[in-house]
Amino acid sequence: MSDYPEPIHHDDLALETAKPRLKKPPFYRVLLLNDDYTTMEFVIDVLTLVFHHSEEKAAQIMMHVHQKGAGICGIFTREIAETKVEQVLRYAQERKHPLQCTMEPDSDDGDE
Ligand code: TYC
Repeated sequence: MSDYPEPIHHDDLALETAKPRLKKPPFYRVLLLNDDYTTMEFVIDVLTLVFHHSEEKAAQIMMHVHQKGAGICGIFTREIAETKVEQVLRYAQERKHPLQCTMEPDSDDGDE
């Protein structure tokens, strides 16, 4: 006779070992919206100061927003995206520009 108790069989339970998966953090796009009053120079300043784009890239993004109505300034994790939106809105308010900035989940971030 064995020294060990009989294993308990849970015949009605389907137990599976969890696969160890590290979930990637979700990413968010920060978007600038067009308006008729904010100056092009100010938008370029925002894109260089807050998003660290070169003058050339900033001018390109600004023109895209001006022509299409909205454009992506960058893609970040949630807290960084929230901070960037706050910085843009505060800077615009301080300079009395109606510039609007928002964020949305980046649907192509490769997360299943
Ligand atoms: N449409 C503005 C103008 O003609 C320029 C502008 C570009 C404003 C991008 C906002 O997010 C913006 N002065």
